[in-house]
Amino acid sequence: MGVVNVTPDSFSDGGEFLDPEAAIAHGTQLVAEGAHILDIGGESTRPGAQPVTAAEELSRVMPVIEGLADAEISIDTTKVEVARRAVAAGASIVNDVSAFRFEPEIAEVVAEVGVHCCLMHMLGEPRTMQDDPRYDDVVADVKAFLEERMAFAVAAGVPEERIWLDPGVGFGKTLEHNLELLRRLDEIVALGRPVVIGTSRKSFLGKLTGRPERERLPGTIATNVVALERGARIFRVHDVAEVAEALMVAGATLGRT
Ligand code: HH2
Repeated sequence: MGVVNVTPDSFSDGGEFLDPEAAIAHGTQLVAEGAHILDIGGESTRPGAQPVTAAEELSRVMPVIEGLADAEISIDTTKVEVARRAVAAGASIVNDVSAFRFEPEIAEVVAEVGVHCCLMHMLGEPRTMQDDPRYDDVVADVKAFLEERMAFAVAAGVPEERIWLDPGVGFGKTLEHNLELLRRLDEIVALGRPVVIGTSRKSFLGKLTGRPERERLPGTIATNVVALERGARIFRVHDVAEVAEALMVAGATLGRT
């Protein structure tokens, strides 16, 4: 899954693809590099990011979705209006980092239109999630959250077969929380749904290596390879060519095709 951020303020590529032409060219390039899915987002979720209105988010993402209509599109949004318009324009996955908590009606849109969804764990909301996050047992807590959110989605009419799960690396987690989630990712995989993992360029990699966002590719690759070994199925990354190659080699080594 290649990341296309149509935002001025995303943490690692803010402003680079705000122009629709640049975003479309970038998405096309990521597909050529081996992305099976493009995750298009119009609102940054980094800690402290400014919220945007649905109208602003729509004006950012819609031309890009339309311009990349030949690709498999995931819309990265927490807003029902954005999800509705994006799936009407051809998006086949709704990636909601709030797991249907912020605007629960998104579940009905996903159910009605028959698309897939990704439900991600986040502690609270982006503005405050990094303020001293605490868990009893991070993996057990994230797992219980995802089970509850999956039950909510199913009750709203989303078939379980259309649900993907994501432990939400970096969303209300310390370095140790992130590492433990990756180390014990098999426990999330045991929920029986495809697991999405998003470590790409994130700050916990900077904490470990001292590197700025643009120099976190080695850490991104290392964590995605570990996640593959632990059973993750979808890898959300900015640097598709390099990660796809690393995963191909890791998969061959593990005897997976
Ligand atoms: N991470 C980000 C955004 N969306 N969705 C899923 N399912 N999993 C993730 O780990 C995830 C996500 C944050 O990364 P990015 O889009 O690069 O930054 P920003 O939120 O600042 O736009």
